[in-house]
Amino acid sequence: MTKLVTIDRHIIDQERLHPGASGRFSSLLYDVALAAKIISREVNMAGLIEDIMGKTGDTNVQGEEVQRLDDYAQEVMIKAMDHSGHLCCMVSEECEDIIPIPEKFKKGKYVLLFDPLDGSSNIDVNVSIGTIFSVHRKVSPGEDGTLDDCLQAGRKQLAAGYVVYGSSTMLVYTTEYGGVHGFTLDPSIGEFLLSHPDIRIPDPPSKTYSVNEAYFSRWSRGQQQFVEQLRGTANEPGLGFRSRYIGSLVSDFHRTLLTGGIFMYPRDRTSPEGKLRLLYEAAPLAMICEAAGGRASDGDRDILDLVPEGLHARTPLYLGSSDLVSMAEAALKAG
Ligand code: P6P
Repeated sequence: MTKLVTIDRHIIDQERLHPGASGRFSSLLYDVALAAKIISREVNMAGLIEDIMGKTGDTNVQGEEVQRLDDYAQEVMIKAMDHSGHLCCMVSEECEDIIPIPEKFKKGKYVLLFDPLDGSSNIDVNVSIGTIFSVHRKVSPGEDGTLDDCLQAGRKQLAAGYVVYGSSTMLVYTTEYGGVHGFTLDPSIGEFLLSHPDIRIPDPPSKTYSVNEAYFSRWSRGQQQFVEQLRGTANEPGLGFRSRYIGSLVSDFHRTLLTGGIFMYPRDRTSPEGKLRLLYEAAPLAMICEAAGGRASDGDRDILDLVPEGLHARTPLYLGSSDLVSMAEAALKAG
């Protein structure tokens, strides 16, 4: 048996490696891990608890039907984080505006942005779903979080991570000090144990591309040509890539991170900015992808250089092995 390292121990060890790290930031990550354990418990029971399954009948700011587990995950994240004393505000996919820290709690110098349960349309069919989070440092004066504290480029992130609730629950995170580390939840002891230290995107990558080809006819010519180059056409053999698309961002990205390849959610005729959100989906996954040796682009620019215009701004997204992301950018330019 290799040594057993819990996420708490790992965070402390990482903090010791970097004298500049502050304990406040580390305990913020503990709290996220706690929230992930609680959400994991409910997600893994979803099939058994009648009142959790199905929809609330509401729609969120994105106009998407809200699933009960969405509500639950949102509430757990807020309840686990709002009294930590480390945050000046929060941003969630489920809330139109900034989530302030209640007056009764001490405020801190970090901002937590998150998608509490991404891919929730897959809940009722037992497909893996995930939580995505991003941490920024407060930049505006005063105690309360402001839009300026939230609308920062991904390059400024202090930390980013995701939890995938799949055949096992895994938490993957990176910090400004670099390194991507994966922890698998052992539900029998309620601990995230280090299972994937120092994740690097494999090079050469697996020949896998991930995109929803149902939208092929709406794509630009360059996007169509890139996918045809990867998988071939009736007349051309192409590069012999295979397609894998789960339709759950965290799962599609997690596979890409561990095996290599490329995940794409392109812009198209009906969604000129794509579907995925910059602040709490694209930017955190881009930070992880780059820290693991990959690239993340909107098809033209690095995701981490984009400055969001609004809390729920969307972006086209290309994530994965550097060479493949660069090939996609070249195909889009030539298209
Ligand atoms: P489409 C899930 O609803 C989600 O937000 C992401 O998790 C996923 O990558 C994407 O939408 C799937 O969208 O248009 O392919 O169904």
